[in-house]
Amino acid sequence: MSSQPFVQSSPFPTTSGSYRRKSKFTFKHLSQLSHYSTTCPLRVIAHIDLDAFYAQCEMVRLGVPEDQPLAVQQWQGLIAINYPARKFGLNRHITNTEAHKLCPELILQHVATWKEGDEKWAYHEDAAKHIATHKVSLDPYRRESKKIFAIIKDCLPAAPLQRVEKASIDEVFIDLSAQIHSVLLDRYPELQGPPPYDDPTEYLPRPSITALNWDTDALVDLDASETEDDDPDWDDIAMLIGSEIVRSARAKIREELKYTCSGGVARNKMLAKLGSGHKKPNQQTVIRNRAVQHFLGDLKFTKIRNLGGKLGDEVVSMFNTDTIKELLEQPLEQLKRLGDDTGSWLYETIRGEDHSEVNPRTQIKSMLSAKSFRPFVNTFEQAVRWLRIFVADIFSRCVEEGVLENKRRPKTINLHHRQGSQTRSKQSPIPQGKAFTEEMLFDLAKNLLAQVVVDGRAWPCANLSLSVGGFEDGVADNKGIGGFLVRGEEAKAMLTSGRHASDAQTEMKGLQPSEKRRKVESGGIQRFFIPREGSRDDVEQSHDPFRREEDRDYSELGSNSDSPEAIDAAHSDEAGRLTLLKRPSTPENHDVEADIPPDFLPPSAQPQSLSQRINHFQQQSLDTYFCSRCSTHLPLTDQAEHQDWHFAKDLEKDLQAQERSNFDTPTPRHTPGLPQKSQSRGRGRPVGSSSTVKGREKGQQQLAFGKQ
Ligand code: DCP
Ligand code: CA
Repeated sequence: MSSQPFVQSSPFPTTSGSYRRKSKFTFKHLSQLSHYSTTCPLRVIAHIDLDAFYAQCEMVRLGVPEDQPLAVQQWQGLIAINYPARKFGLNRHITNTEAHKLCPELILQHVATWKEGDEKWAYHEDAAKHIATHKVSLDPYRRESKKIFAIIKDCLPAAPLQRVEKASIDEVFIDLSAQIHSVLLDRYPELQGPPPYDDPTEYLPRPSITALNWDTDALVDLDASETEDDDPDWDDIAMLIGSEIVRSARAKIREELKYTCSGGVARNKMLAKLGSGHKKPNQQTVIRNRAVQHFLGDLKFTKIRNLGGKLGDEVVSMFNTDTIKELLEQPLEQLKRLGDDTGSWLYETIRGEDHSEVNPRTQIKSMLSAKSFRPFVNTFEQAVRWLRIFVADIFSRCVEEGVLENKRRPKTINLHHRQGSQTRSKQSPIPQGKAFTEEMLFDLAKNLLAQVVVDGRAWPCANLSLSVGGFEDGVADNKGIGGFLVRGEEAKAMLTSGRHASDAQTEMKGLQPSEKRRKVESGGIQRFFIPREGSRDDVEQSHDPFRREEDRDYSELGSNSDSPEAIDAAHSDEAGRLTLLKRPSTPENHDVEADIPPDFLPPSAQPQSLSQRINHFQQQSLDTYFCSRCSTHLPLTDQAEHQDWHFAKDLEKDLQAQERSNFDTPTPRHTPGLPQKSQSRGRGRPVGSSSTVKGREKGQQQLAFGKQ
């Protein structure tokens, strides 16, 4: 690698009348630069990535000297390791005990946690021992991340010359094109035009400058066909300006917050990211256009974003190589064996082409709080205690987003529940017409959990996660009926909950599901009548590709995984690396018929009707208990779960009553010509039934929550 600036005087005379070489670039290219065109050959993208981010946060917070080895611990594992500690061979795959052996002077700092029952996260000394009762909090890192992001934005000119994408908790992409365009015109008046003959396809004059000062940048060596003796063209100068901007942003972060970070400057996001990771810590790498092939040739393609996970593995096994150099020999048709789109994408990518945009979306779309349980959670009450923590966590993040001032507000709440290999998802709208409070969120969350419990087979629960989504700006404080009318996504969510609610309601009347439901579902209440010894073990032992990661609670902390799931989830969350959880199944999927596969039933029970099964069970099972609330004999092993079920039903009823009274508060709008009764908000009726839709605007649906 060369890090020397190239200095040379131009061999071409510049005095008037003499021949002067032209640039490769045209006036049109220059103008494209000002519009952030993704195909502009002068484009400059930067990537900034904090070094050992969580570890640095802890070092600064604790005032630890910079050469002191430190790692951030989560339960028994390490999730961030500072550079002094990396010298001892520490990495994310070793345990805290192994880490201490390798580096006795290591400081191990556990991440902050929410302790069961607490209303605020804290740094607890013995947190690592309390995986069962504590939940990780990323708040400290999220806060630092916000400060860093604000500094970066501050260093840049205002929009439209600024385009920054927060790619994760500790990295940003910056499209520097428009800013560089304005600097170029400023510094080099010869570029101001107009083009000769007013023809934008005319070539720009060659830069008069022949020496570029790359300061402390790491420069990637040039391609074989290029030499440092070639005069710089405008793309080199654009890169140089880009690297100056990145250097000053990094210096500001260092000065104001003491954090070091690494930078990459190149013509697109993919290369910029590879650049920032090229020399760490506290350095920046420039990959000039003339150096791209050389740079990529030496690389393993598994280092490229999106090729680190399953896709990368597939490519390796299909083509028997992990190097870009060898993959470059494969024609497009061969790569298309991976699928047309993937093949074309890979073909471009390994040639250093990437036309993806820097997406300045900075607003949070959803928030998730999750926990994997070891040991499993076995009762409703225990699960509710976790919901309390999730709600406190999410609510405090919502407050930072300005919910209290009604700046932004989520529209839906989701609960994902995992039992064995089965993930269930319940969703409900967040009523928009009333104040957004922690209690309200908690009630909604409990209600969703109650729905899971009513479905049956809720325990032992291996993972719970709560999320809010559909954030919208400036929701009006609408206390009238309009506040209870919803659209789009929310209506969909509501319909799902509504469907579920009507099922639940049928069940509640006779404390038995309808005959039809019994036939199609094996996960309903009837399972209380079926001995199912062995089934739990079978389910727990079933293949679960997500288990390993969740063991380390990455559901809370995120991961480097490039799996499509991780990327997809990342897009929906501020931290960008939030989850390795399976993406929630669609709400429509929540009634999983295979809850108890038929072979789990005793052979004699399989062809029987429900009443035969009950009889069978009552004869066979000695360990039964009698539930006085529904006058039924049940297996003793199901007692706790059955009681939970009643508890959930009671809670559902309470919440229903509570919501009804809330719904009665606003004055219903009377539409002339309709009897007052049919304009009630349809309490107890299936959502979307014709009588409830009447009198409402097209596209709006009645809020289901009050009817659950
Ligand atoms: N993180 C995590 N679990 C992972 C990967 C990362 O909890 N599997 C967290 C801790 C990291 C932070 O995300 O500090 C940023 O992740 P990076 O991959 O950027 O790693 P670092 O910033 O720690 O190190 P580097 O200097 O290599 O960027
Ligand atoms: Ca980092």
